Amino acid sequence: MATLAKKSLGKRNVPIGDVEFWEKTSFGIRGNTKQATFNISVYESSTIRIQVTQEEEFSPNPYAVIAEANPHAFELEESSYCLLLKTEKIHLYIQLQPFSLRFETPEGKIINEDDSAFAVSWLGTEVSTYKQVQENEKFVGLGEKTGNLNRAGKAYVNWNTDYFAYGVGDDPLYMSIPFFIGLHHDLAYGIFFDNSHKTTFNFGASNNRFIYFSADDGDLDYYFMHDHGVGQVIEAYTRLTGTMEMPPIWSLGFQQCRYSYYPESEVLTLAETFRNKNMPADVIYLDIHHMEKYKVFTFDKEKFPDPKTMIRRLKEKGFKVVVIMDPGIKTEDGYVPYEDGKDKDLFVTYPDGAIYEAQVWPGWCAFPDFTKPAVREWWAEKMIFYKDAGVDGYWTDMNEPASWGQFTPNLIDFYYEGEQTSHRKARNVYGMQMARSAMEGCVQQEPEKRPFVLTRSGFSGIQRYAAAWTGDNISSEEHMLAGIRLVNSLGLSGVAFSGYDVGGFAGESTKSLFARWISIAAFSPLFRAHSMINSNDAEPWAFGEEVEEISRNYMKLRYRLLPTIYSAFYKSSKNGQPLAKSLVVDYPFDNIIFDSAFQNQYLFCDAFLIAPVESYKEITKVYLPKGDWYYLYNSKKYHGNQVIYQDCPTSYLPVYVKSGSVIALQSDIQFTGDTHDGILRLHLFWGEETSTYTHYEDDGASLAYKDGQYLKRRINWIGSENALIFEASTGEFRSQYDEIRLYIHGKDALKISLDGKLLDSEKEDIAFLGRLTDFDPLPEHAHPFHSSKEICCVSIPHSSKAFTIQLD
Ligand code: NBV
Repeated sequence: MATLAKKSLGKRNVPIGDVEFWEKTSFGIRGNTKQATFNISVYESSTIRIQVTQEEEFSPNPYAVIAEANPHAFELEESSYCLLLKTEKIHLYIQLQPFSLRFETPEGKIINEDDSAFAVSWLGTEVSTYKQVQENEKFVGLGEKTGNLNRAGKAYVNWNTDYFAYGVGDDPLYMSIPFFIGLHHDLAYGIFFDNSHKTTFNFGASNNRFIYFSADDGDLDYYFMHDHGVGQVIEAYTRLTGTMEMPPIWSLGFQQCRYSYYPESEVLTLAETFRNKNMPADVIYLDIHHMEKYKVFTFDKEKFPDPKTMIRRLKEKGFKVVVIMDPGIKTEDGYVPYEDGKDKDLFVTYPDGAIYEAQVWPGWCAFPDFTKPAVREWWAEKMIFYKDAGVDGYWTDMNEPASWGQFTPNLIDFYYEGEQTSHRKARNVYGMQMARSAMEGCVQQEPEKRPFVLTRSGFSGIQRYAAAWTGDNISSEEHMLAGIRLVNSLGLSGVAFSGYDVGGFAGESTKSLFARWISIAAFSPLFRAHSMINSNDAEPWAFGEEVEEISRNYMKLRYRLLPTIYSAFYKSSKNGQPLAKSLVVDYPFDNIIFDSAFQNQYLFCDAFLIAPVESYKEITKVYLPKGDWYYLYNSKKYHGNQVIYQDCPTSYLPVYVKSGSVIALQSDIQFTGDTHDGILRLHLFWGEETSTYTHYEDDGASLAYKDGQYLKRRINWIGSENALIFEASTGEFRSQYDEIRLYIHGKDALKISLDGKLLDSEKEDIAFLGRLTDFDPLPEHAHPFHSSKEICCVSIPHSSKAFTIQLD
């Protein structure tokens, strides 16, 4: 290979120019121009990696990607001016003079192509690739980014930032996921730019010539993905960067947080109140006041004199405790973590070796270098402190890392798995590596239990280690809706398990806002309420009786829906697709879904269509995509492909069920470990389409499911044959349910038979929500009450064998 020209530290943009040499490798091709070296490698038929560097070697990016290139998975054709690298799904044309790329489908449709003049360029240390914009091209994803679902016309920066009370259009926030999906001409593709420096994605802001993405330094190192749909592109991305592991089932329950609950009597009263009020909940958080002088790995002896006993008593009531962990270690002589860190060289330092200090809650702090394996191990060992107290989960906050002044000097040094690099490359992965340490700590401390970590900061691949929440939002209607878009965007970017602070962290929620927020969040992967220090009480009972009843209704519905939600988590843990799924996944080329009135709508667990709406609205427009849809609360059927007007009092969030879906419910419980009545209630919403609901169960807590202790059963609805086919269940876990009760919505007068034998059917009125108390005795003020009348149902004895239910 020819020797490289010096790094072009030019003052003007310099494209890498003509290819001077190239050769075939087992993964693709590599070669060089005067300016740069490139390497193109095939990972799978839907994923090709493009690397271009001006250094002698490609820069290592050890954190996001866990997949490896696949040898010999391509064919190469060559002509004098162009190479064609072919996989089953992508044809990549590599123009040689000058270097420029064009991705096509095997049928010859252009998916994506470089701007032929600038293609891959350097401007000083900044590398960019410029791409042509295709007609009507839309861009979605990019993780935790505010703004519209369609990101066209805007630019975004990735630089993990602690941003208290951010505005709904502000950028950047806490987490960086340099992955987006492009859409045009019925084609979907994904680009993941694996570079942890500050990166910019410009989707046509301030220019009409191209879109581009660039990094302050490092290589151009991106993965191009193309498959037949948006869901498949997300799957390809999560094959690269991983999917979440099955979380403990308690983390799917309601989680109550506050900055901060203390002393321990208040925590115990809180738990008691949930139970007395019959409001199901699983988790209580301990925010920073649980610590002595905000020092991690301590409990404040006055506020929490006996944490072990307190946590045991909470457990007796069915609660789990999650504690906050901040990265900053107080630089206090005699404080063991600080002494340890100094002795063992665990902290981030200046280039001259002095420990870098900045101020956070505890005062001046040193920062563990989580990009060093020894530090992650040390942190994991330290977590024995919490494990001994009985803590079940961890909340990694301030891990951007945040500090007063919010401006970390770039010169500080990080280990970065041995590369030794500066803050410029390390910042965006720091939070992820802290979350990783916390997750590894859980595993090390209690290897038989599933870990739970909730993180604020992260980078691509964070889903392997933690769930995420959207940081310090504000109690406002627009923030409520913005949070939904953030969660939907995280879902498009591989982070399926995420949520927002219900009620808003900063500011004061109103009654109606809280009611609406908690009802939407009941259909969010992470269901957590939180609020700021010195604000009014913000528990679900703090806003008066009516809001308490609405909250209870939706909290109870969440718990009844757990069989569906848990099964959806299982599916997402396998395929990486979102649980809260923006309509763009299933209806990417239906332009209406990008309309500002509808862009917040999403599917939850595939079957539910959620139409979030401000709390002050009494009526709203809802877009129902193609297919038929049932209003959840009374089974009224609507045809899709139309906008409908829907009443939306705060007691009824607009939720629809897709026709042909099967959803599974259980009886009311108070917490996920509580006992239900043993009946699995399956609701079929009649439709002509074919669908599959994969029911999944396991013990919800241990890793035994990995050794076969699970139960999995596909239940297929074949609409054209009126048949519900239960495949035999697989796995060794014994179902928690000994009876199935099947409800059929949308069809009357049915003869129902099981493998040819007629079953006794009954009629039942179904209400997914309870009736609200009419506090005002005047009849005209009565709350609406929706129920589905006379729903046909049958009981089916439990059997793990295959059987068919015929409905005629
Ligand atoms: O630990 C206090 C808070 C926490 O409650 C919040 O959720 C985090 O996002 N934390 C930020 C620190 C400062 C908040 C002003």
